[in-house]
Amino acid sequence: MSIIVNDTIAAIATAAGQGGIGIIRLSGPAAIDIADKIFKGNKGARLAGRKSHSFLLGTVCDPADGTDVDEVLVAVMRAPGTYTREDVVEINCHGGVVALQKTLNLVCAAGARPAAPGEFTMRAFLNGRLDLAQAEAVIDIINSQTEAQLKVAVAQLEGGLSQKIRRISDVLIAALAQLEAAVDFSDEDIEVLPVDDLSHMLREANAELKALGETSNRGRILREGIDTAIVGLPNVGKSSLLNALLGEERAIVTAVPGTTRDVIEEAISVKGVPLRIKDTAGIRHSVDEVEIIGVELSRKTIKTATLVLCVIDGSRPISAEDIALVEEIKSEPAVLVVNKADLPEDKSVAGLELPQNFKAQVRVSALTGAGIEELETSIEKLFFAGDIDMSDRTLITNARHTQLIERAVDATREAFELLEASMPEEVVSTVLKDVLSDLGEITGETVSEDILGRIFSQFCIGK
Ligand SMILES: Nc1nc2c(ncn2[C@@H]2O[C@H](COP(=O)(O)OP(=O)(O)OP(=O)(O)O)[C@@H](O)[C@H]2O)c(=O)[nH]1
Ligand SMILES: [Mg+2]
Repeated sequence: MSIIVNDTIAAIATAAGQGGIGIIRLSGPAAIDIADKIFKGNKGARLAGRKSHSFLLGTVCDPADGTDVDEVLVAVMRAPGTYTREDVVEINCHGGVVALQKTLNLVCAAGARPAAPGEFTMRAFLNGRLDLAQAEAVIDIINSQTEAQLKVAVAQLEGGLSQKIRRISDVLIAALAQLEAAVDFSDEDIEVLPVDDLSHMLREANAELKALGETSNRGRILREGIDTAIVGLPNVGKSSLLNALLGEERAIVTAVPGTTRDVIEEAISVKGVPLRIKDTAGIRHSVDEVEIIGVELSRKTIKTATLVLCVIDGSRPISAEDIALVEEIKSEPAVLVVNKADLPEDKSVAGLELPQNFKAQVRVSALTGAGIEELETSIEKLFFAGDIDMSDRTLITNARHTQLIERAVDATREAFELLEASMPEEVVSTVLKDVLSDLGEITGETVSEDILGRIFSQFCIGK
């Protein structure tokens, strides 16, 4: 890695807009000197010479004309015990946008350079405080919208993924060493592991990579939300259910069948499980042009959904259309939601036969909210039951990782196949070197500058 950083960067580290406080962060060798140029400490206190992790109260002051900009609390943190492993100064201003921007302008006039997106985290990576997978986890933490997403990102930040990758790489390096020895010393009489043992090592590594790759789908789900469709005949209470789950009146509810025409999509978190939930038009034969299009859209939504909540009106007799719809739903898992539980249940409901892909049945009243909690619990259970084991949080949440791991899975398979087919050691070791380089790209050991640039540009400025 040839990126050299020796200048001092600065950015507003807090979210834009009005807030209780706002923070200007500086990082680099001149951070403390630069901050001192615009800081007037109470009783003449200076930042220079302060111990690491000390706080000083004072004012930011424009050195050009001596005017005060804001009253601030400044934190001095010295290398290497900081986020970037460089000297860091954080100026805690009052939250106003104007004071923050003015302070940032002053530190830049005093010698700092405005930071690019993700540059603080990039420095943490370049200075060896975080590996690349951990740095990427920082992006995920910032972007987390649910508790489950946050848990996965935090686990990755703690280095769970990198550790696994390194363990696998160690095995591959050991195998590679054996192969290289066999090539280099082929004339001499040295002990090399038998082919069986080597191929066993490669097969194990391949299996572990595969297992890691298989978590990527779950990881993706966590980032993007489970595609969930609410479907049913007109007037059964689909829109009411969406509103009950959201806790707000998002979709129009009326007693007129055929109210919803378009697909309405919302992101919600059900007990930490992220859903992208879609309310659809009630499915029925219609002659109304708009409604026909709506019904077509509903059918498409059923087909593409990962989870289907099939709603029926429990107060009315089960109709042939209800039965046809239940059979049309092929996605797994599906949940039967028997709505209008506040009304007496029709006796035909108990007789409704459900196909295998229906994993749960819940009685709710979207009107009173009764049973909604049970519905949420059953969604949570479906998600976590064996499908997602949160105790092993090393989920590949990142498309870049997924791609590299998939490549490594294929290449390790190729390696043991070549070995078992008695191909020359050189051929196998070339394949293994490629695998190691792919895996190194996950942790950042072999990653190119160009890829780094792309990764860190996903960050917000100030992180
Ligand atoms: N008693 C009772 N009425 C409900 C319940 N849920 C919905 N309703 C009523 O049923 C009617 C239809 O509700 P919607 O939520 O619009 O039904 P929908 O399935 O979205 O209907 P379409 O959009 O026309 O397909 C409204 O009058 C609601 O007030 C419930 O749990 N109990
Ligand atoms: Mg509706």
